[in-house]
Amino acid sequence: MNKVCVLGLGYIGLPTAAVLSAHDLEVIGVDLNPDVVKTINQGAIHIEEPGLSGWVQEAVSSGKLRATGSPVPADVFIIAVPTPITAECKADMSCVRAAAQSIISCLRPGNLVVLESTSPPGTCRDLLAPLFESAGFRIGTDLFLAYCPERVLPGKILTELVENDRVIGGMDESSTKKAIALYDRFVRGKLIATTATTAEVVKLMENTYRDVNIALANETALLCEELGVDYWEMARCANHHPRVHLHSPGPGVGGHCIAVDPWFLVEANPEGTSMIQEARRRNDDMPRKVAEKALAMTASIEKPVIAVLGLAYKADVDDLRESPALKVTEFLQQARVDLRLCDPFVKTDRYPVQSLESCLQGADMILLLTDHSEFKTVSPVQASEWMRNRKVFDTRRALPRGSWVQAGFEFTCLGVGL
Ligand code: SAJ
Repeated sequence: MNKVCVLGLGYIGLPTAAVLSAHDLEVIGVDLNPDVVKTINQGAIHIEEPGLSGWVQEAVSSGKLRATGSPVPADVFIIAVPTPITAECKADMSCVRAAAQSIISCLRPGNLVVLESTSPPGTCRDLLAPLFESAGFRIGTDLFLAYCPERVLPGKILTELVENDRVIGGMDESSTKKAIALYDRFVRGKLIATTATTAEVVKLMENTYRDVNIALANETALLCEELGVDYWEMARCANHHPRVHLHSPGPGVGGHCIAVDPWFLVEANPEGTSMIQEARRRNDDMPRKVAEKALAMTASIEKPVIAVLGLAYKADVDDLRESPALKVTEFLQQARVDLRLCDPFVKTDRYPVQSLESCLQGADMILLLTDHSEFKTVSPVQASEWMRNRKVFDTRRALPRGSWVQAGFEFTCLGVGL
């Protein structure tokens, strides 16, 4: 096992390719986008991820990694292409299918194919295995096939690629063993063997577990507001129980994983997944609820100006995919509120972000939607000098209530019914 072909050079494929090449493997990265291929072959990167640029530069300059537009023969093929959802909330497997078809002419007896893309249960068994079998290969005899889901957290991808435990499910035992031998080259975490379909469900369940728990936190946070209780204080106490881990409420669930993956389970049995669907609906409804609260808080002000802090889907990243903060701003824009947007990570022209100071100048309310570290240290005294009215709505419990109240602010925190 010396040569690996990685299909898809995105958030997962590119870091994986770079890490593999640092572990004495020759890596060919394949991407359909010629700009991506060109950028990588220059030793540069096209995505934001801490530390990645150094790894790719080193891998390319040492000759261990090169990018190309179409696959070449190799010992191992790793498929890490996108699996988005369609408008009907079904998995769009066209990229996986196309990637698998594209390697057929490169496959040789003894090769290993690993799928890493998040996929509906049964993808290896019902989609990939038949495709390779119809090209004349026998899975487990002359071609080996396994599913190994990626589980890395954006922002920490390079560390988590190496440190996290990995679940590896082969179509048969020899496929599992071959795939374990590959990941053993660079993973320091445990390698957990199982079947391909189990591994597919594991991945979906990890994110569904979080989604359902966040929905529970959101529902309970709103209940706490009615009960005159602080959800965060309650959760702090409850989480001292050794088997309880209450999640954090917020303006909704964003990112390309947790808000999407539960639908892949729903697709497998729409009638048997009502709890998962209800959690999705609850989380999807949070931006509207937050916007309505913000409107109610500024209802007494004529032509209110709201300073929105944070557009990214979570703290300290620039990623806007499925961001609940964007949905909140859309609701507020529909209500014709004058909005000022601030996000130190967001650089796109699509959103006219401003500096914190110009965002707060003359504003009536701060609406904190993303808990970027930078926002936590904003001075309430300074803010009170810049703003026209002193109101704060913190949807992440990111700001210290005491100092804001002391500076004369009317302070509201999602989930706090005091
Ligand atoms: N969120 C809450 N409350 C919480 C936790 C998160 O409202 O208690 C929100 C966040 O603000 C964010 C969203 O949920 O909008 C998701 O953020 P996240 O940090 O929980 O997860 P992701 O989407 O960045 O990454 C997840 C991770 N999965 C798990 O933690 C189970 C990561 O390990 C996966 O690799 C990734 O999905 C993926 O690719 O599937």
